[in-house]
Amino acid sequence: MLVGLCGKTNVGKTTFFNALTLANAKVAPHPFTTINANEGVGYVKIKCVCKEYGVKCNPKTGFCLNNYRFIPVKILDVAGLVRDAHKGRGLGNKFLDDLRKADVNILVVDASGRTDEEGKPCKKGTYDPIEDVNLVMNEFTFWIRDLLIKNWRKILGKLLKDPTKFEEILLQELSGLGLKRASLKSSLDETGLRNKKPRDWTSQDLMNFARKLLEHGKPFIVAANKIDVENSSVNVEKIMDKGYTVIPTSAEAELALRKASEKGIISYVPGEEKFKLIKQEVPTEIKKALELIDKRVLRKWGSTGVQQCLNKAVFETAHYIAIFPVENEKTLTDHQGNVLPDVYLVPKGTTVKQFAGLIHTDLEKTFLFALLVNENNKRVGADYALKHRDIVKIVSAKGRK
Ligand SMILES: Nc1nc2c(ncn2[C@@H]2O[C@H](COP(=O)(O)OP(=O)(O)OP(=O)(O)O)[C@@H](O)[C@H]2O)c(=O)[nH]1
Ligand SMILES: [Mg+2]
Repeated sequence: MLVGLCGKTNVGKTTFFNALTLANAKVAPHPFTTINANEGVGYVKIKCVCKEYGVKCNPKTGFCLNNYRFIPVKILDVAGLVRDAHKGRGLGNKFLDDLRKADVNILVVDASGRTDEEGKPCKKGTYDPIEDVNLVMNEFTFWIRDLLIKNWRKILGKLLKDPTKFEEILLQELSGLGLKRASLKSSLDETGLRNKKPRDWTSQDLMNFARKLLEHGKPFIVAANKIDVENSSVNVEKIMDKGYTVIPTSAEAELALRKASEKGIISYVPGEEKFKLIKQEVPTEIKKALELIDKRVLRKWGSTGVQQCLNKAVFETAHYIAIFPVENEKTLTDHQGNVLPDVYLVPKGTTVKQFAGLIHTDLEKTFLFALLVNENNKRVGADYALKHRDIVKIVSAKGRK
C-alpha cells in the first residue's frame, strides 16, 4: 500500500511526510523545496486485538502502543505543483509520474490561505484555498487527457484489428496509471461514452473521460493543513462545503509532538487529543511551543488530524482492511512463538484464499480452509471475504502433512 502526498507547492507536504515517518526531509518556507520525491514508512493505527485476547504482541513489523497497533504503509512525498505543471511549468509533470503509483493520495492544501497560487506568501483573505484542490484535480486531469491523446492513434489502430476489445486495449495502453477494470467501466458508463465509437470521441469527450478516470481510479482525501494558524476554520468549512472528504490538520504540530515524544519530553500516542509532559526540566521555549500546540490545535480541533487523515485515506478512501494471520489459533502465534506477529493491509473484498497467496504462493496452491479465530474458530472456505480485524489461521494440505 502506497500513500501519496500531493498538492500545490509550499503547503506543508514534506512537513506532513516528516510527521508521519519521522524522517528529516528538507522543509522551507518557499516554493519547490522538494525536487526528488521522498519515500518513507508511516503507520496506520487500529485498535489491536491483543487486549481482547489478553496477550502481549511481538510485532515483526510496526509496533503496538497502548493496545493500538501501528501498521506500516509506504508514504511518498512529491514535488509541489503549480498551474500548467502538465505542460512542464515549475517542476513539470514529474510529480504526476511519481503519483500514478500511489493507491490513494492525500491532497494537502494550505487552509490558512496565506500562500498564493504560486506557493508564495500572501495576505490572508486574498487567496481561496479551494483553488489548491482545483489546481491538483485540473493538472492531474490534463495529464491523463494528454496521455490519452498521445496514445489515441495507437488505441484506434488496435481497435480496428480487435473491435470488441476496447476495455482491454485501454487498460493495456494506460497500464502506467495502474487502473482497475472497474474504474474504467464506471468511467465509460458515467460519461455515456460506452456507446460512442472511439474514433468519434471529441477532445471534450477525452477530457470528461480523463476526469472520471481520475475520480474512480485515483481516490484522494483532502488534508486542510496549517489549522494552527488563526482563522483557518473558515477555509476548512469552505472546502468541506464543496463535498470533498476533508480532515483538518496541523502537520507542524504533529511533527513537534512526535519529536518531543521521541526525545522523552512528553508521552504522546499519535492521533490522541492530549499529551503528558514527562520530563522535569524542559527549556522554556519548548514548554511554550507545546502549550501553544495544546491551545491552538488539540483543544480547538481535538487532534492534529495527521494520523486520522492517514487512517481515513487507507481504510475509508482506499477501502483497505487489516487482517491478523496466525499459525496457532490457541496462542495467536507464528511457528516461532511470536504473538500476533503480522498485520496485513488488503483491499476490502479480498478472499481468504487470495490472502493465503499474499502470505505464500504455496499456501494458496495447497489451501484447504481457514479458521476465523475471532469467531470461535469458525471454518470458512476459499471464497470467504475477509472483514476488518479478522484473525485467521490458514489450513493447507502442506501444513497438514
Ligand atoms: N503554521 C504551519 N506551518 C506549516 C505547517 N506545515 C508546514 N508548515 C510550514 O509551511 C512551509 C512549507 O512546508 P513544506 O513542508 O516544505 O511544504 P511543501 O508542500 O513540501 O513544499 P514544496 O516541497 O516546496 O512544494 C514551511 O515553512 C513549514 O514550516 C502547519 O501545519 N502549520
Ligand atoms: Mg516538500
